[in-house]
Amino acid sequence: MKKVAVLMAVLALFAAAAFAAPKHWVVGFSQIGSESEWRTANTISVQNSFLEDTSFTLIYSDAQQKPENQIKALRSFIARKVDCIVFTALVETGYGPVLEEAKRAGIPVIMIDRDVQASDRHLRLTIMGSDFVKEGEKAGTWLADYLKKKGLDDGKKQINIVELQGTTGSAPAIDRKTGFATVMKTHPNWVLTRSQTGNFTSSEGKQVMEAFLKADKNIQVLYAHNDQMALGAIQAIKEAGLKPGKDIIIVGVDAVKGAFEAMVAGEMNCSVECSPLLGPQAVQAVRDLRDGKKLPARIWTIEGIFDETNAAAALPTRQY
Ligand code: GZL
Repeated sequence: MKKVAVLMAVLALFAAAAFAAPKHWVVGFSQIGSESEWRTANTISVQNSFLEDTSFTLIYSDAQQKPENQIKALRSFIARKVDCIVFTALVETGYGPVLEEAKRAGIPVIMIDRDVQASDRHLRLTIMGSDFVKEGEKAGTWLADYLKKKGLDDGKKQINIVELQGTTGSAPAIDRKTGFATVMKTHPNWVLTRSQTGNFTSSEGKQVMEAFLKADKNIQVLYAHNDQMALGAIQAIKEAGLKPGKDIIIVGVDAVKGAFEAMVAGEMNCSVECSPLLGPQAVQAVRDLRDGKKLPARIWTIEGIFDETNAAAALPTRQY
């Protein structure tokens, strides 16, 4: 009889442990700013995902596009002894020392979206987000197919391409340039006549495109590292008396709502998807970490590509 009572008590303890509420964790989230529709959607996705799980408290910091603010935020999370840090790196370099401090403090760091430079990646647990090199390759491959389909590229006539780069030194700017350049190498008649940063914003994208057009109107293609800059450039192209999407073929990245509206209006030709909706993956990674699970070194997001053939159908269901 006694043995049964002991067994029942042990089983009850196990059952209680199995259903015990998870330990409450405080998570520091260092975001880079609010430079684009993409970034805003990314912030909302991460905040909502952690808000929906009451076993977390999220401390949010907006670096307003300044690396020094991000480093300050990470240091404040360390001082507050948070249980975990989630952050996206404005630029690839400069975070080694503060990541060392987090490691010494025993605080795990999970990266979302933009990674740090390769020599610092041993200081963070994982990175989740898009393959930016692949996004650049997808943009180039789409352009090659489109030019061929429209009979605009005989392989001989020079095709002048201008490029609006993202924030200098950021992973997406470096990698999207690399990916597109890989495809350019297979088209000797494609010439990159101008390339400059528009810092991922529509205002700077417009300003730089205005300068490009003042210097040379013989532009056949604009490749913009994000849709925000492409949308700014579309204004500049119109103000120069040209038809965006027709006189100048426009390829962007992100697939934000504004790009879909431009594609439906015939003013933009393609956008390579880069999903900002990383919240669910981020909160699950932190849960797994809290449960003692090993995280994969890389958590990829799966993305598509949109153009005039599928933009109208997709627009009503877009979440950002
Ligand atoms: C890419 C992300 C980039 C977006 C831009 O994952 O870091 O930053 O492409 C945003 O729109 O500014």
